[in-house]
Amino acid sequence: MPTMAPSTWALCCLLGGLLLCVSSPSPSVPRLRLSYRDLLSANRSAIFLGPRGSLDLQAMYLDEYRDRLFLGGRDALYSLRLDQAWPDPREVLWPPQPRQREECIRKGRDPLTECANFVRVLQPHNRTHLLSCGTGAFQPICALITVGHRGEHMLHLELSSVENGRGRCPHEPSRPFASTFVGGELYTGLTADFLGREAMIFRSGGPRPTLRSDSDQNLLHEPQFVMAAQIPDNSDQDNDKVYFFFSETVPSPDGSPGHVTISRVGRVCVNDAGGQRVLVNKWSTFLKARLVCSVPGPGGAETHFDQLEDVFLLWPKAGKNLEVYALFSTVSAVFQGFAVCVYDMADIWEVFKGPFAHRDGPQHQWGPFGGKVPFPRPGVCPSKMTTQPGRPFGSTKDYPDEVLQFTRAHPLMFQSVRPQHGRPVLVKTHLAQQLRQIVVDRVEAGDGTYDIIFLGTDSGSVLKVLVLQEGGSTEPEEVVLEELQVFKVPTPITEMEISVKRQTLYVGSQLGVARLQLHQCETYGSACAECCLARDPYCAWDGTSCTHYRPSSSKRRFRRQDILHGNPALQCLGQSQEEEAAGPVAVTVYGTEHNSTFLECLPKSSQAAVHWFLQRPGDERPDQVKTDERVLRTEQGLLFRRLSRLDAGTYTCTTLEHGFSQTVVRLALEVIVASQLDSLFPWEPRPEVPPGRGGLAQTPTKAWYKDILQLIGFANLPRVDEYCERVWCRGSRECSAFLRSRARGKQAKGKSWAGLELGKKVKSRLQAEHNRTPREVEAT
Ligand SMILES: *[C@@H]1O[C@H](CO)[C@@H](O)[C@H](O)[C@H]1NC(C)=O
Ligand SMILES: *[C@@H]1O[C@H](CO)[C@@H](O)[C@H](O)[C@H]1NC(C)=O
Ligand SMILES: CC(=O)N[C@H]1CO[C@H](CO)[C@@H](O)[C@@H]1O
Repeated sequence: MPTMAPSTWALCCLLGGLLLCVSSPSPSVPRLRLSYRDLLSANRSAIFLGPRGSLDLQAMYLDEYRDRLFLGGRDALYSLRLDQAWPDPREVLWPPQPRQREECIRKGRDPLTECANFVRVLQPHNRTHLLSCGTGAFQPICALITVGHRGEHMLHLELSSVENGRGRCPHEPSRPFASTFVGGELYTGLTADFLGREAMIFRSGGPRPTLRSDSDQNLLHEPQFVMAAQIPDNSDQDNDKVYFFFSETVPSPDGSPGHVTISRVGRVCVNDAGGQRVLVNKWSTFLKARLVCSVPGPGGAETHFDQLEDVFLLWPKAGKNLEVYALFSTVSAVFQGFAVCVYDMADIWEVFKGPFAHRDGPQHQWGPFGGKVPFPRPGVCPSKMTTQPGRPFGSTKDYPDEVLQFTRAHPLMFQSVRPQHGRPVLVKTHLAQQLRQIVVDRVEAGDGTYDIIFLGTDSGSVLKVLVLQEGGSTEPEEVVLEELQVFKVPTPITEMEISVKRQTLYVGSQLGVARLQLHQCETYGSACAECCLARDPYCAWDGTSCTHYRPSSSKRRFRRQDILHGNPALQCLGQSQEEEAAGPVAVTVYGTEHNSTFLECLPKSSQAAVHWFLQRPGDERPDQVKTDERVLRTEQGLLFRRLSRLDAGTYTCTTLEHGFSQTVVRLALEVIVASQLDSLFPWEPRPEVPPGRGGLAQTPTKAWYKDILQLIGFANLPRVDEYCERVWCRGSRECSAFLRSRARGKQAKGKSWAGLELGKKVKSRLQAEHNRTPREVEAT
């Protein structure tokens, strides 16, 4: 534990609860912020922007079997290798026919942003080929791409396979769209016409006739598709279904004028073949239900998050049910907010087994359908359950007209799907950014299993959030572990894929794609307490450093980790190193009386409460620094707007996080009294010197000294270095030593180190140049 006067520590402890509540920043502030440069220089991330500096990325397919990442961009496809450090990118150009491009422009579309072939579908076709579709300058096209067997790295467009892609890819590059490839057929949720009005779920590509939504029925109301995936209901393959997640805009359900956005889960049977007389080549098993994500408020009022942004399926280890993580936004006029809700697949199935929604007419209220439901139950897939002796319903074509008519009239379930624990696991309001993408990793840590949520923002960053759910009734706690600025410029994240095998996230934006490591434990620091306070389930203290925690490792029981409480006092007892126990040594900094000065303190964690203590010469113990309009506390440190000679003393900047106090920096502030400063420079530049000729040139030492003084404590290391190099490095041995130690990273901890060195040098330099006695200078 750092040495602080026992009394001040007691004060912190005494005020503990209150202090933390009042002055510690909210845990929704990222504890650690890493810039684009930080990530690159630590090899935490790597970026692929393609040969032209931007991909116009529209599709991404992570192929763990082949160890490849396939990308679909504007007029091009890419393949990157994942099994080696160098991705060895391959590119295939796939522009639209010149004729199509011209027609697109003639029809009034934008030549740059619309009249190109934006590749939006990348699906595994078989062991050697991908199916790819693009917008084809508003005439969708599809083709097979030869990618080779596992171990081969090829990328080749089968020109002979290019065909019309209508229904398989939208016309526009930006319109919400979802697709999945199941059993040789492509399922898509899209608007399939030039004007973007004909919304449908479409199946194509196999030997069976194509199947689509019945457009007369108004099954889908301005849908915005987010995701499609095959999710088996049980071990009976005949029951397999493809689920679609989307938002719809529907007339207000309570009859009031206007429209509302609502999120949905919909599904169709894989073995749906349409009807025989009714619903010919149309879905005969389509059903949908509402996904609710809301925060219960006082008096039963609920805040709803209704716009679905993204969905992530967390596939379980054997024996458990799939969990659906969904990211929602709210489009309320009052505030903008985001929420993450988790749904049990079992709860979704329950809702589809429940009553159908029914109303007698458009002006009537929705209620549960109370009449007799025909057999086979509308929406079920033909299977052993429907094939009973004397009732041979082996295909949807055998279903009685009555069943198909009912499905057609009642596609909506009466009950809504509610999230686990009836509330979101994460709510974010008043964020500077918008949230666009979600990926979840279930991490096994020393004291349990935790879900880490990665959220892609619209500003090119990824938030890594730990959600703690202790007991069902209490509100979940969230800890934003890191904010990672993946892209250099703000750009919305549009794709995110996780490779648990590689412990890597692939993050796509319009610009390109980034490979981002899920964790880099050494970033948290080199002390047990820092590792523990990080509360990162991926990381643990192994006795010497903060490293990746592997549950299977043999050293397991020696690992120190406390995700739930982040309490280093318990975890790191006896783990502190000598250096830490003593706390940082005091570094001397200089300030000039009546001038402003700045004492820098940059704690690693932005969730720690910062406290400043001052011990004046002669004081028995340090006291909290009193701030007022003259002495300000800023995020980066303590700012003295006008330094007084009474400010001299030893300043300690400490952080308090989870009851654990740490000294970040200790600075001995010396105040150079104004009169002494003037007496040092009796040769003030004369006002009659013409400005053009430069008064400063005549008294270089004075100017230089003043400049340096201004820089000291101003946390401006690059400029201090610049000065040092310029003024000192003309054959000075001291300078070379300074530069060498700088190269070794000696000053990495605090910028005030340079201040100290310069302070010393300023003094001795003055001694040498002006032949002053050491006593006089020392007096300053
Ligand atoms: C950077 O990271 C990649 C992927 O994790 C790794 O293969 C490579 O060796 C690393 N390079 C350096 C210089 O550490
Ligand atoms: C994959 O499909 C393509 C096109 O139908 C075919 O030419 C190729 O032989 C298939 N590959 C395998 C391994 O089946
Ligand atoms: C070194 C420095 O910045 N000195 C300034 C201190 O404040 C006085 C009065 O405000 C200025 O005249 C000095 O230039």
